[in-house]
Amino acid sequence: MNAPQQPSQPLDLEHYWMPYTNNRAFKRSPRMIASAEGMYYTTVEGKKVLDGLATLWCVNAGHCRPKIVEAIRKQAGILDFSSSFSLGHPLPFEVARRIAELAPEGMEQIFFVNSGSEAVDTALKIALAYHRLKGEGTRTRFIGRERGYHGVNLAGISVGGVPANRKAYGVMLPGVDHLRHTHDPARSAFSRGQPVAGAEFADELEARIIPLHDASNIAAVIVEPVSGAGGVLVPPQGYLQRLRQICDKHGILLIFDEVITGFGRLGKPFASEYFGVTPDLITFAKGITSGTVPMGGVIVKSEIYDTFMQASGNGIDFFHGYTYSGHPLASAAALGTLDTYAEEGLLTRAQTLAADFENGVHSFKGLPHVIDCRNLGLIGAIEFAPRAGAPGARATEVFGKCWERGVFVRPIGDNIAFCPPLIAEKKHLDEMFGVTAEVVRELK
Ligand code: PXG
Ligand code: PLP
Repeated sequence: MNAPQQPSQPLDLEHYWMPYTNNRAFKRSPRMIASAEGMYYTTVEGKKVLDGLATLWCVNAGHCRPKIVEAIRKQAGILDFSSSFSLGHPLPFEVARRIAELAPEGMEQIFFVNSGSEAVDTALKIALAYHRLKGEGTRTRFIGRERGYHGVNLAGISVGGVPANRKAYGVMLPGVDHLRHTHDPARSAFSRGQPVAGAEFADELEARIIPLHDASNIAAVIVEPVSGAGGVLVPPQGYLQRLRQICDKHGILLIFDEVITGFGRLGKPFASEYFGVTPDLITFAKGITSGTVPMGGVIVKSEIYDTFMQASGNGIDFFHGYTYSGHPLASAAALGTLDTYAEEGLLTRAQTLAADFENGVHSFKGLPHVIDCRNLGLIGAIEFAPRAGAPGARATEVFGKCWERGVFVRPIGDNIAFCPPLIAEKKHLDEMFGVTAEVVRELK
């Protein structure tokens, strides 16, 4: 690997407005990463830190993997950029074919974008345009879910249900309603895998939302199969199946946002396969390039794609696309990533590790202030009772101390989330859970 680039003079932190960051606190006391390899970062001070969250739920193949690095390097010198607006280059066609191979049966077409947020916007626009092409142009409403995270674009925060992401932005997209979230600690705390109780949370769609708005006005329901950034909420057994049945009965499209669950997180290529529920549209991002180059997309049921092809006359079939849709470097990174996943069996590897991971997550039961442990595949969280007058403080403290001791995990409200790269071995899980438990034992 190349040595990390060193700035020629002391770094000026003033000008970069960092995303989702307390900029003042960071700039007083920066946590700066210089390089990464496999399961570990190296900080600018030379400390190794275990990546317990696949960075932001995306580095599924681990850091700086040779095949991916080489694919990007090589492509940069062959074709740096060429657009996908009425021109083409071979790579995204090949990536799309490879994704279609992994996707649920009958979902054969892929629309490329550059992020999960763009994937969500794109999926919602496909849903609107599809209904219109079918002569059902009154179907314009979207149904999201409390605690859902669908990125940060205006459509995504509208269907999303993370209050802090919505509070500052007023009306957003009109015509949106939300299902309740599925978190039910009274009945389901410390469930191993999917909670047994709670499939009936899906019935709210048919009992309250459809009667209120009328199905003829509803375009789509969008949910994460397992919600991630909302605090890692595992769906109750039978819940997703019920949503699918109700959507089918009322002609409503079902969108699974698989930006985190896609590409092996649950031990199958997609969560749709894991749960045996096929949605109409799947959004993905993150794991498609293992985080190396921005890329996202929407996997589309062929019936929907065919509708656009047949109903749109002789012109452009979908007035939508980003300058960088199907970018050559992202496409090359995706092919290198998919090759790495295939060669190392990473898309099913979570199955092998799931039992150890589950035991690790649930080993926190009984430690100070821990009120819930949740897990599925290689994603999990522990939840603390909020400290009086300071919600979130315990998780923030755990995050800070774990970082000092060489483990990166993510605080989300009063939760700590775990989502290691899929190359993790038992020893890495032991290190991640061991250091975190040591810190939790000291919690006041
Ligand atoms: N959908 C889901 C389910 C996601 O998890 C997005 C859409 C948006 O993807 P982009 O690429 O636009 O970020 C995500 C992204 C967190 C955190 O706080 C989670 C995400 C992104 C950033 C922070 O844990 N998930
Ligand atoms: N704003 C302006 C002025 C543009 O010309 C474009 C694209 O051409 C965009 C925004 C959208 O950028 P992107 O296609 O990268 O999303």
